[in-house]
Amino acid sequence: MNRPTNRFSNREVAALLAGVAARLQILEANRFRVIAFQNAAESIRNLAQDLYALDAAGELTSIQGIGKGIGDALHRLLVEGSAPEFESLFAQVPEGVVDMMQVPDMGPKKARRLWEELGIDSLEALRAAAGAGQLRVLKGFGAKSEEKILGGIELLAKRVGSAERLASGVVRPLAMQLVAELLGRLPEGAVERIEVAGSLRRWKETVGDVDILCVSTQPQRVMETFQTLREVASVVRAGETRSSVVLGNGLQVDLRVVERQHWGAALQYFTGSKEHNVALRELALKQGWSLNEYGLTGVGTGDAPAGTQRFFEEEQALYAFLGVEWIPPELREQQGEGLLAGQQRLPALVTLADLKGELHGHTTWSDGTGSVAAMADAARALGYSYWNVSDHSVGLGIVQGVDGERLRRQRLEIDAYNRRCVQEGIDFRLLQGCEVEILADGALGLANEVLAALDVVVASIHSAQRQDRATITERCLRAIRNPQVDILGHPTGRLLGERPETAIDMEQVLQACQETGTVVEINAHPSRLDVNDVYARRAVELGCRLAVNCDAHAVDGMRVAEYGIGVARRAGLTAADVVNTRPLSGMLALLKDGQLQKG
Ligand code: DGT
Ligand code: CA
Ligand code: CA
Ligand code: ZN
Repeated sequence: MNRPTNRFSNREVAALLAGVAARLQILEANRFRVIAFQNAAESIRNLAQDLYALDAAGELTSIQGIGKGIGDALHRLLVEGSAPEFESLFAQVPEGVVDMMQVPDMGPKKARRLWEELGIDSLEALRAAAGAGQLRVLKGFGAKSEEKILGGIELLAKRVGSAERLASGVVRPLAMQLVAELLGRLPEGAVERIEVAGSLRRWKETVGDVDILCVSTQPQRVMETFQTLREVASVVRAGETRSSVVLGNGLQVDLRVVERQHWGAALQYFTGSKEHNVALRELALKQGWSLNEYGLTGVGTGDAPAGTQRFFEEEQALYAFLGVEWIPPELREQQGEGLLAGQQRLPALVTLADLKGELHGHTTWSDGTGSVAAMADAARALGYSYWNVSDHSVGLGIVQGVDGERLRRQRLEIDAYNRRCVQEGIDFRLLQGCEVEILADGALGLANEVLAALDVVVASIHSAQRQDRATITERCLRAIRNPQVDILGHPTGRLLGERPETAIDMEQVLQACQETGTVVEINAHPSRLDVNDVYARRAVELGCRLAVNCDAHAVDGMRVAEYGIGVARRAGLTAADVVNTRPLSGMLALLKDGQLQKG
């Protein structure tokens, strides 16, 4: 791999560790060693702090996933520019063989065989050999696998070509932390207002860079403090009222200090989107005003004489001056133009506070880390009045799942918890459900009699996700039409930045959900956000109901509900569109209504 002679960025170190893991895999090293390097790579990729600073403080092992062994090698790498234990691995296995592992369906074993037995050591050589029908001489390879490999190489090229944006689930906590740190290091009152604008304020699922805005009477001091925050790896721009820095994980953060009188226009401008800003500027121009990030200036065509200025301390006041309703940031994308033109009514968007409970989450009965009682306590702490225990059904490989017998035993535990609530006069109900697997042919992982005994059934796909469009769509439709299924879990199966949607035809799926009263999930986990805002909007247009669920696998897993609400708001959803904004009885009545439609 290419290494700069001076300093490694966190990303370069992460790539190097991932390269070590891949080579260990190809050389069939101990599985746990491979996993250790994979984990170390992942945590350094997401690390905001500067590695060199941590190393200087002797704190490399404070990074999650970095133990003494990897920490020592890393230290040598940072100090000497190379580490012998990594060097020898890199010398043994060529980069091109590691690249070959990235081809879908390939894996370390096949890559090793192609390399050892046919001498293929790059993607280019692999493409040529597959195209010339030369792979089929190997046992287990045929014309079909050659075709698959060629398709896989094409897919890979597309993926590598797409520009890198980080998931908001990674960026948002980081941005909040920077703001808190900045405020903590400045004297009380130095910052009057501060807000994160840009795509984060619009709750976009991925983020290019972070835009922070503040009002302060000491801009110089704010700038200096910002540039020296712990997470800052380099300062790209250091102006009097504007700085841009790059964090250890490669994320750029802009900070601007504005005057209080300009706050409204500045917040509006830097919240975007660009399209929304263009539309708002056109609206202003029609009224004789030119709009920029400071405010309005008369152009002399309307009532206002040329050069007249109007400033706004609040964003609301700017919109009001232009005669339109204030538009929530989540709706400031293209569709906002219709809102600005007054053609559409502004919906009363659903809020986090509207959620009364959740219908999808896991416990130690499958792959969760919290007990039934611990998860219920966490749900109650959020003010929820119900939570659906929905562990995976059996048959999902390494995940321990539930079957009829285990569900009967789990029910005793759930009943006991509910009895305690009744005795103590607590308004909370644990429901018993499950996340049943939609098998490859659309049958469910548990028998209908078993499902019938449950309160709320979520059905999802975690296996055979590479089926073609017709197969996977038909498979899903069969599950949706099963009267036992109440909710379709994470319908497209995508993992942000990792795995695209399955080939599923969402239009057909959403229509079937509408016809059968099956609830469409907005899975709030920031790496899923599935369905996304576009499908959620379409679902409501078609008359579907949705549920916002965290799919929590730990007691702190319910904290991500706000991301699901972000998706819902971007889709224009009101509380009425989301089933788990209703109290228990109303929510259950809606689900049963669905069952009647299917029956
Ligand atoms: P990102 O960073 O790619 O996730 O998306 P944004 O929306 O945060 O975009 P960014 O950071 O380039 O700019 C922040 C906001 O500033 C953007 O949403 C609207 C405003 N803005 C930036 N450049 C322009 C421009 O050329 N024209 C207009 N009208 N607005 C702009
Ligand atoms: Ca931005
Ligand atoms: Ca920006
Ligand atoms: Zn789940």
